[in-house]
Amino acid sequence: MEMDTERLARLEDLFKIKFGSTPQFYARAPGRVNLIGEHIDYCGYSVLPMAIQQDILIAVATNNLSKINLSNTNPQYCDFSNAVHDITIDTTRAFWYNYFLCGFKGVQEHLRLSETVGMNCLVDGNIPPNSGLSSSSALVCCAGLATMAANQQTISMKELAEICTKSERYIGTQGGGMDQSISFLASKGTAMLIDFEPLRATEVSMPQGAVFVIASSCVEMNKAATAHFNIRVAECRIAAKVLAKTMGLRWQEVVKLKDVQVAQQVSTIDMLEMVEKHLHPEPYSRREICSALELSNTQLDSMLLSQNTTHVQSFKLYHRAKHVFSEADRVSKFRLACQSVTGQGDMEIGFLCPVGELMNASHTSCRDLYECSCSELDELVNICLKSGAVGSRLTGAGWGGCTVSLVPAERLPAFMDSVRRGFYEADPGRMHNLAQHFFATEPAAGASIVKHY
Ligand code: ADP
Ligand code: NG1
Ligand code: MG
Repeated sequence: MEMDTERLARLEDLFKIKFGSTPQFYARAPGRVNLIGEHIDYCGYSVLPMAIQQDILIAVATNNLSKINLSNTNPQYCDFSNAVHDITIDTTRAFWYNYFLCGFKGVQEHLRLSETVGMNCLVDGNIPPNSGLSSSSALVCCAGLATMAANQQTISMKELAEICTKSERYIGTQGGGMDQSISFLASKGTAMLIDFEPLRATEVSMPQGAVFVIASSCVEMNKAATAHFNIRVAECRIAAKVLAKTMGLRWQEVVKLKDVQVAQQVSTIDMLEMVEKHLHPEPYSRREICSALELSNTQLDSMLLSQNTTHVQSFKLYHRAKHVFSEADRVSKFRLACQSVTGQGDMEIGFLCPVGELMNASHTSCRDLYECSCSELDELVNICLKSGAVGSRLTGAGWGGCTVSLVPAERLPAFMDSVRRGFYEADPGRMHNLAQHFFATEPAAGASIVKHY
C-alpha cells in the first residue's frame, strides 16, 4: 500500500534523536467518517462508515527494559513512561497516553504472554482530535497493532477490532465497535457496512460522481472528559429494559435496544410504534425507573449506569429510542439507495437526492431526538446544504466536531468556496489550518504494519 515516504523519513529522524536507534517497524491506523448510523452501534445496530486518509502512525523499536516509553511529534502531548506490567488507566483524566495504554493492555491481556516486550514508540497523528473522526480509536488500534507486532504475534484484523473495542472502554467511554472495526477492516476505495455480533464488514460502493466532504464546526469535544456520551449509552440501556418489561418480554435478558426488536420479531419501523405505545415522552425519574425495573437505587447505579453517570436524575427514554430505531432503518435504506444509484451510467443529481435526504433526516434526528448536535454544527449543516450539498449531517458522537456532506462532483469547487466564505471566513479563528479541517475525502485503507519504506 502507498505510504507517505517523506512522513516516514521525518518520523525516522525524530525517532533516532529521541531514542538513539532506528525504528524496527511502523504501525498505522486510520480515522473514519461515519456516513450514516449515529449512536446505534452500542445498541447492536449496523453502521456505515469509511476510513479516511488521516491516521495515527507510530514508529516502534523494542527495548529490553520492560518499559513502554512514549513520545509524540506534537509537543502538546507530553512524554510518558510506564513498566509493561501493572498498567493502570486513570479514567478521571483523559491523558493522551491512556489511549495508547488501552490498546497495549487489550492486546497484552489477549496474548497472555509470560513477558510482554518493552517498546519505544514515537506517535505521529494528523486526525483532527476531539472532532468525531475517531482519533481516539485510531490511537488505541495503532497501539494494539504495534504491541502485537513488537511481540512477534499474529492476531486477525477482526479479532484486533474486537479486542480494541473492549479495551478502549478502559478510558471510561462505553462505545460500540464502529470506530475500531472500520480502522482495522477498511479497504481502499469503499465504504463498509459494519454488522455486530457477529462482527462483519461488507463493502458498500458509493455513487459515482458524488464526493463526501468533511467540515469541522471548530468546536472540540473530548468524549472521555465529559458525561454526554455515557449518559446516552445509559439512556438506551434503560430504554431497552423498560420497553422489554412493558411489552411483556424476558426483560432481564435484554441489554440493547436491538435485543427488544429481535425478541419481538418485528421491523425497526414497527419498533417506532412500540415506543409510542409503551414509553412516554416526559423524562423518566430514577424513582420511576427503579420501580418499573424493581431495582434499588444502588442496583440501578451498578447494573445500568457508569462511574460518570451516577449523578444523573432524569432520563429521556422515548426520544433516544425513537432516534435509535429510526436511524437503524435509515442505515438499511441508505445502503439500498446507494446500490440502486451505483451503476447508473450518467449520474444525474436527482439520483443522489434520496441518499442525501437520509443524511438530512439523520441530522434532524441527532439534533432533536438524540440532542447530540450544537448550534455551530446546525449552522454548518445549513450552510453546506445552501452551498450545494444534497445531504449533510454531523458525524461521530457530536456535541461539536465535524459534519459530512454529500456533494455532486460537478458542484464541488463552488461548494468549497461557498462554505469557506459562509462558515469559516465569518470567524477568523475558524480559518486556522483550514485544509486540515475542511476537505473532500475518499475511502482509505485499514490499519497495517510497515517494515520498510
Ligand atoms: P475523537 O472524536 O477524535 O475520537 P475523542 O474525544 O474520542 O475524540 O478522543 C480524542 C483524544 O484522543 C484526544 O483528546 C487525545 O487525548 C487523543 N489523541 C487524538 N489524536 C492524538 C495524537 N495525534 N496524539 C496523541 N493523542 C491523540
Ligand atoms: P467518536 O466520539 O466519534 O470517536 C463515538 C463512539 C462510537 C459511536 C459514535 C457515535 C467510541 C470509541 N466511539 O465515536 O462507537 O458510538 O460515537 O455514533 O466510543
Ligand atoms: Mg473517539
